[in-house]
Amino acid sequence: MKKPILIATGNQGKAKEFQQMLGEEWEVQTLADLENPIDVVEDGETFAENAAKKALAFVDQFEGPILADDSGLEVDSLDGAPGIYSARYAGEAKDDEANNTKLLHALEGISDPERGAQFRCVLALVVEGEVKATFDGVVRGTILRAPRGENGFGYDPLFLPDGFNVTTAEMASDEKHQISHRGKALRDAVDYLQRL
Ligand code: ITT
Repeated sequence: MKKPILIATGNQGKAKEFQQMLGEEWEVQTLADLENPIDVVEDGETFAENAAKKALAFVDQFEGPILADDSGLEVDSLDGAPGIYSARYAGEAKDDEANNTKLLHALEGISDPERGAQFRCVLALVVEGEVKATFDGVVRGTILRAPRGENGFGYDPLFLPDGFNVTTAEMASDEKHQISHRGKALRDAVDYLQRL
């Protein structure tokens, strides 16, 4: 029997990645499968606070375990921005292309060695109405000067992970999951869930 799990996200890019990574053993639902999912206001000061808030918002609508992902890009030379504001960096429209354009402008004049950044993902796991644990994953890389690749979502076309000469938007999805912030956090969350 497949195990039900709710991934409390409305982001189609994330939803697809969770579906690919969780595989056959799980019956993955996302907010698109709920009737009238509420729009959670992400007003926490940290990824962990926002992730917990998003997971707890749906306890009345789903019986099984709930995972919520709060994630973003932390750029060294921008003191960690856009960070928790990554989705809305260029405004409330959550437009990936506009976000990437704004990031390139913000890094104009920044030399290659100073273009370090990391993706961070924090997952909050809610079981029986309570946050049982949070899981953190980070992948380091560099911000390019022009987008490359069609895969993934968000800032992937600008992100060259350390040790690779392809962006996370040029990688096959499996390759991205092996090294990604989300892949790392999710493998720990699944280990934890299997031991509950
Ligand atoms: P939900 O809250 O519904 O999950 P959201 O898009 O609002 O969706 P976040 O507040 O966590 O989610 O923002 C995450 C943003 O960080 C996302 O929109 C991208 O801009 C960026 N991001 C996170 N993970 C990424 C990845 O794997 N590749 C590229 N960009 C990523």
